[in-house]
Amino acid sequence: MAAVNAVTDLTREGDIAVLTINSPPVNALSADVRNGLRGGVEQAAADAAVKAIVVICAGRTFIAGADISEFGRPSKGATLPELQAALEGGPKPIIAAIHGTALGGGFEMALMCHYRVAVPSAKFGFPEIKLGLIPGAGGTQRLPRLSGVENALEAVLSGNPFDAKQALAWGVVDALVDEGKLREGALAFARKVIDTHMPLRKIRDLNDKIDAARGHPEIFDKVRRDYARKYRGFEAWQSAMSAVKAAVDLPFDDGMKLERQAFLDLIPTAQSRAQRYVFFAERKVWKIADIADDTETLPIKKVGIIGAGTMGGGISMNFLNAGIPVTIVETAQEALDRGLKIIRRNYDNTAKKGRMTQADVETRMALLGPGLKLEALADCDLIIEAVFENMDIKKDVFQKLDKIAKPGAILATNTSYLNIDEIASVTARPDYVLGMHFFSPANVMRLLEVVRGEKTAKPVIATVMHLARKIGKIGVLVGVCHGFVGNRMLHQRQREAQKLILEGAMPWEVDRVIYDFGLPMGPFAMSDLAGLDIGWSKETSKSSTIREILCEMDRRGQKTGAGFYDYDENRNVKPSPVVEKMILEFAAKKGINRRRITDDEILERCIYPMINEGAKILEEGKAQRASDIDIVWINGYGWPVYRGGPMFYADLIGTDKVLARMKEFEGTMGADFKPAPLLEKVVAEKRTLHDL
Ligand code: T1G
Repeated sequence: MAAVNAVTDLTREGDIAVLTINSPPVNALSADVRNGLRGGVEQAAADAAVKAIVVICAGRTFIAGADISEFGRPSKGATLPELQAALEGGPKPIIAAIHGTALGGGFEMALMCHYRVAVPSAKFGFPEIKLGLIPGAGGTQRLPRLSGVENALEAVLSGNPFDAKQALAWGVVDALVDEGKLREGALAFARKVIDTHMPLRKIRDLNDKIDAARGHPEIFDKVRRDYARKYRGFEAWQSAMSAVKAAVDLPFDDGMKLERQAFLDLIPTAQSRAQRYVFFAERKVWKIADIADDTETLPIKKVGIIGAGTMGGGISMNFLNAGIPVTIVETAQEALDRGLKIIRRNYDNTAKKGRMTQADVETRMALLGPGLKLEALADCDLIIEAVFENMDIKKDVFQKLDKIAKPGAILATNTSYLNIDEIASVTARPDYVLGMHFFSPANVMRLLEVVRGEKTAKPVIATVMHLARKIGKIGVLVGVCHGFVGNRMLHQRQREAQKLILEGAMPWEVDRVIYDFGLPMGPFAMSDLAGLDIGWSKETSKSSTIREILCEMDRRGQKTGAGFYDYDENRNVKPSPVVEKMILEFAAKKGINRRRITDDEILERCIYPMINEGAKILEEGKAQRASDIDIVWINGYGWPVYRGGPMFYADLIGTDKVLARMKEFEGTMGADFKPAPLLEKVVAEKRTLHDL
């Protein structure tokens, strides 16, 4: 055994050299790994006794891509083109032995080898697009030569992995070996290569599938149409398209050059920096400063849900999908039946789309038990309340629940803004009470705000964070304040949006600016979708706001075919002359001199107060770190990932600019724009907000 460097060992099995990469956690293609690979291959190539070389990784996975943390830093070590020369250009057959996930640069490195073997559980893919990048080491040139152009476009543009069976079908791998016997299987394959004198097979020389696509631009036109909507606002996908097209139109080396340049051009872009930031931010949320990773977690074998409405039903599905039995309780049979029916319908629709089998549907429904009494939840390990958003009702439920639930059961509320400590105070187990704020539709939205009460015990937090991961959510720990992180910041935007349509803008102008900024919809379209009458009642309505007047006019949103917008029978939306007239009259009655408002002002007044509120949330310790706030907005409110989140965006445009504009607005519009001390401090100390 000879160490090539700290992360690479070279051993010999007869006339076969085995190069083992060992760089936890995911053998990322760091400078050390690249140096070890090149050094090891060159050593083995120079060793006359060696007839073939196997490259294999220790640990849980084959190389899972370039080391993302190295991007944007001066590059050290062997370059990818140098690695290619040592591998593909080497004199002896090289076999890549693959397990876990061969992703990005790791997959490209394997494609530089002459042969590949894998275990059946291995996965392959080019997730670069999710980092605002494209493959930069030949992935867009080599994969289409094996999989065909359409499949390569799908792999590079979706960024989604494909399995070993698919890889074998495409000729990406030459053989599958027994699970758990990768090394033996690879050595046996190398043996065959030597004994049967198999050639140094270079993918660059395989042109059949490329030739077949030449003269068929329609392949690209269709894909361009399909992805234009999905990647609205994103940049990298166009470069990915051009690179794969170059594989068809250009000789291999010219295609490589084009890909490389496109890749290098994307690294410094704001979008890629944002998406790389989000990659690490999504992994940081699980780290809780005062709760050790090995904190004891409580077993959650059965879950109780109170309320079978939209939220209760969606929440239940998360646990059913994870194989955890659920008892769902309602006060009336009719409401219970309605809730169960919606859950089954959702599953049936998913099965119809082929995303699960009917057997899967039945398995999940079999785990679901209905109840009409809270007592039905006595044996649950976790009970989540999703009843009407009213403090008295919630306190009443928790008081009763506390007496029924078994000792050690966790009691959670799905409130989206009420005070968790007040709810916990009516129980004898405030240390077992917390908030689990799901986002609608709860079975789809990835975000879960885990709200830590004053007395919530650490094992309870650790248990719920662990459970969040188990049900496929991103759990973000937040503190008790009105609206927690997401809704508290959203309130800032909604307030300004309401003011802007009085001062001179129209709802559809504000929405256009927010939509063009990259959010899925603007505040007024969102209100129409949610329903304008949430928290409204005819009895107390006094025509004091535009929203009240709309409700009084029975314009309650999409559900009534009219709200801020008019909707036709197919829910196509259009600006409403009725609403325009009503807003102008309302403003005049209020004595407001309307003025022309620019798109920039609309954007700044909607976004900057959110950033400012984010700074206050950090000051108050209601979020652990700024990147958690960004993860809340990206996964809960559709903030475009290519803008990194409100806090990252603030640094992108300059916190000094945000502060200056806030002060200007404060000067003319008052305390709503009073800068947070933390924002002042960050600007004064020339620091950045997103890494606080
Ligand atoms: N670089 C640096 N660190 C990485 C990393 C990477 N590529 N992948 C994972 N990590 C860290 C991660 O931050 C975490 O650290 C730990 O490893 C475990 O990760 C030239 C341009 C492999 C499927 O995009 O998708 O190649 O938080 O928690 O859930 O064309 O990690 O523990 O300190 O995610 O089991 C392309 C990214 C790069 C793959 C494992 N590759 N990684 O998932 O563990 S661009 C990727 C993943 C590229 C070339 C280009 C996943 C995983 P910590 P984890 P996991």
